[in-house]
Amino acid sequence: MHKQSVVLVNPPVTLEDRYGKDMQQFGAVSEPLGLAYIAGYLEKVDIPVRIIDAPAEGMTAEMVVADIQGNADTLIGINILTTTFSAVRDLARRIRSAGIRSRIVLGGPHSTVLPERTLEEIPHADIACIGEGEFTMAAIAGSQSEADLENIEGICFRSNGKIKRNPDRPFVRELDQIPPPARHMLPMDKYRLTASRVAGDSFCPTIIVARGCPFKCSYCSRTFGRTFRAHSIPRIVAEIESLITKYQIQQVNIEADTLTVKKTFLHDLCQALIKNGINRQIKWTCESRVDTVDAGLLRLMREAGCWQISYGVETGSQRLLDLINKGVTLEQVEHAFELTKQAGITIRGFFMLGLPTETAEESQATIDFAKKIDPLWAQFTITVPYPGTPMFIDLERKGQIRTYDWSRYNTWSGWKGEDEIPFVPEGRSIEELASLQKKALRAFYLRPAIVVKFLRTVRSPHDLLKYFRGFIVLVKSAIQRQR
Ligand code: B12
Repeated sequence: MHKQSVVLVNPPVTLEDRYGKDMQQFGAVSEPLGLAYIAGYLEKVDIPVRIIDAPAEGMTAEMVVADIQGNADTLIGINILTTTFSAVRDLARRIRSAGIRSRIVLGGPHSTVLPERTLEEIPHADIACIGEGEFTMAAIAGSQSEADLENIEGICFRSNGKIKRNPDRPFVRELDQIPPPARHMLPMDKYRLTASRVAGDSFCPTIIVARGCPFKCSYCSRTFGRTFRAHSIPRIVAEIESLITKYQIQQVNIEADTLTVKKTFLHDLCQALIKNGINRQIKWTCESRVDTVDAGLLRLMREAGCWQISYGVETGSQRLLDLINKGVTLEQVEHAFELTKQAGITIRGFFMLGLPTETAEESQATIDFAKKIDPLWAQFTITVPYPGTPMFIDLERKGQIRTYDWSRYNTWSGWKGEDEIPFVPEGRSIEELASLQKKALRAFYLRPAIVVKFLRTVRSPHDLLKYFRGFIVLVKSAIQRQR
């Protein structure tokens, strides 16, 4: 059987596209781990594969097309998020215009939630993958004809001018079946995490330790299902150790849909990091939910090397917290923040502005609450109802989705100066929402108390420079507002 040679593409989207001119310097250029997982699995089953990470390499669509043409790859896989939709559509069109006839497979959160529609809207793509792509991509690479596609779970494909959807593929039950992501195929020296997530300026790669989340927040796509599935502790320890050996890392970002869902798992992981002395070599940052931590666990996390936790606070209104199904109370948020600080762990807080039915007073309540609970870093973003989420489905039913131009689905609208955003609560205006993001950041960061707090965390000239740059952006936005 003729073997396919696969190229996996992270589409060309620039930091300026994502965050706007002023904020791009703080944005992340992160490892496309989804693609790297697929590549790791294809390599294991002997299918030739490589990765083009266009954002990291600074490649334009033309450069990606030229690269594919030069390598004569026979199967092209492209990652697609809602926010990268137009870049992917444009890339697919250019690939065809260049006369390349290899099959194009799309995969990732956007194709998972809207597979049929994605194929309708991107006519040059042949297959849309639903859910996890490791086994699916291997099956597609092994397929010879359209008839073979009929038997591959988790795909949508074109057949006689129609779009067909096969049954979903069950989630990978034993995550250890999948090899570690093929980082050796990525330009690892080109990545940088969001500035506020990095301690100092050393390289901080990401490791994914689990998939799936049982909670039901209305704004989340939950593309990995509701069952928490984790890698085994020895596998995680080995992956971190290999990062230490290969890249001499001093820190790592530990990701999972919700890391702290299963306390026993996190407890065991922390114990293992301590037992293996990893806590003495590196520190780590992670994300969590306020109702899944307690004083003992936080102390253990600290001892195991955790220096920072990012919590999704979302809003300072209990009414809105209930409405978005977050399942926590404002008191729980305050309590968890106190415990975390007591444990000696710094906090990043995520806040959403412009939630459905949010009033101007409630927006202000969110800003006030952020100041009250006082994380070290606060991130305020404009609510974007992503397709497939309960929030999107509800708003669509009510006729409140304003645009299906997916390139507008960016939570950094305030900084990009967008003229159209997907959703605006009734009685509010686009201008008000767009300026709210900047207003919140100014209200939070331009406080004298903050300066003292930040100065206490300065460990190097690099830290000072990072803070200074952020300060300048905020002051600039304040001046622009007055003009
Ligand atoms: C960590 C994370 C980030 C990190 C880094 C992500 C990274 N390393 O690439 C940061 C903070 C940078 C980030 C940024 C953003 N993120 Co984010 N992020 C996540 C999170 C929590 C985990 C992503 C991850 O690494 N998953 C693990 C890997 C293994 O999964 P994966 O990438 O999805 O890949 C698997 C499948 O999707 C599939 N697959 C993927 N690509 C392909 C390609 C082919 C050909 C095939 C066949 C299959 C396939 O197979 C892979 C292996 O099983 C997810 C939530 C989630 N559970 O997915 C949100 C999520 C992906 N993010 C989301 C969003 C919206 C964003 C932002 C747009 C936010 C913003 N406005 O800035 C940005 C966009 C970044 C960009 N590239 O443009 C949404 C996407 C929703 C959507 N409909 O597109 C998600 C789903 C969260 C949500 N709200 O529901 N994110």
